[in-house]
Amino acid sequence: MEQTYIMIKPDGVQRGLVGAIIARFETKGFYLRGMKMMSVTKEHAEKHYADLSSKPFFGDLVDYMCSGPVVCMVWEGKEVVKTGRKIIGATNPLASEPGTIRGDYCIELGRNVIHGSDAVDSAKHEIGLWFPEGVSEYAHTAHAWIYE
Ligand code: RTP
Repeated sequence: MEQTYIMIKPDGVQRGLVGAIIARFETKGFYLRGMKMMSVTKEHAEKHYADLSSKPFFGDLVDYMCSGPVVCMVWEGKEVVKTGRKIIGATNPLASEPGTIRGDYCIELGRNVIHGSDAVDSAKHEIGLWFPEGVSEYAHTAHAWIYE
């Protein structure tokens, strides 16, 4: 089944939003396949955001991602990439709808608390980058109560 890479950024960790963010994915019915907390090196943050390397905000973005530990997760489920982006909300928190994570928890573009893969291909790439050790294949027993 489809998987996505979700990461709680340093501001989300510092502000104590980890539990609230996890709850949104968990209560939707998605399966948690991998989770860890880690500090991010400059090289790793640069790799993750490589497609933005020509942007004027790239340096600030990398500094932001390295400013404290992040929580890395892999979530699984039907259309989890697209739905995950909906749960997260628009990139600029001022444009995010209330009810989304960014709409409810933040104000600034450069402090937008969470990352989510934007396509199935980038999800595969990001999962490989952040979880080179692989993720869990635990069989979830609620499956038949979530999927018909
Ligand atoms: P993310 O990768 O973090 O999930 O965000 P996204 O797809 O919604 O947006 P993207 O365009 O990939 O931008 C990545 C992150 O860079 C910061 N940003 N700053 N100052 C600016 O104009 C600007 N634009 C983007 C945000 O933290 C954004 O999430």
